[in-house]
Amino acid sequence: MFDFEDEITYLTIDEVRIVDAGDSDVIYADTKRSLANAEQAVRGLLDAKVLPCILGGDHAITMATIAAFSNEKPIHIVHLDAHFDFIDGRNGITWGHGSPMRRASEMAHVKGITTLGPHNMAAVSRKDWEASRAYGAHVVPLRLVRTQGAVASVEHIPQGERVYVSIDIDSFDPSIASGTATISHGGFTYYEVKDILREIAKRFEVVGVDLVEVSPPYDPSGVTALLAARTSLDFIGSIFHERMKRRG
Ligand SMILES: [Mn+2]
Repeated sequence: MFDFEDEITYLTIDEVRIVDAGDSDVIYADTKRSLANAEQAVRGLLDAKVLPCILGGDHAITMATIAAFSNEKPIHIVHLDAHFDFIDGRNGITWGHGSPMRRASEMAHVKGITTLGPHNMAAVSRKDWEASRAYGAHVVPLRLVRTQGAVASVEHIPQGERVYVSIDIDSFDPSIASGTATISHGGFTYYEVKDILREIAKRFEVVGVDLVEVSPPYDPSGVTALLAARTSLDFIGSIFHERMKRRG
């Protein structure tokens, strides 16, 4: 029988308040200061004992928002992306949007990385791929996620970890998320991601979330932004639904 529970977005929990903490200042032409501002903003949210959910920026922001956890207990990064984002540098730039997982891998408080969904990677260099293997990143390619399903895919994440989940909108198929700069055909469907995120919420303590790379100029119909909003709300709802269940 169809279980309607699976369709519910758990946003009716009275105890949960979603607060818009505003924008982090972007300093034009100074990426490093912009990232420092984002890091500072997330540190403030952690001090306030709330779950930071970061929307937007390109994927470079994740190296800053993960850095903000340096005074917390160690974390594991779960990364949904069409790409590895493990590039050491491009033209001397080591803080670009292709490098957040590489920079995260260098942080002492990051215990590991699981990347779900990479596919169609014409632009990955062998050197960066080998570095990702040498680091010990858990990689579950999209086609494996699709054949084994959400439950088995989430089993690649080491048990008992506190997880920070970073969602790149380019992990979705461009037919439903064309409003991003690095589209890659063959990506996730809405339900594949929804099921993965719900499984993560069930099995792990989620300590931080970001959803990045939506590009409004490439999204004239707004469908990509809507998908990002829907996905974020689904996930936040699942996280707090599971927290309430655990609390009893
Ligand atoms: Mn990315």
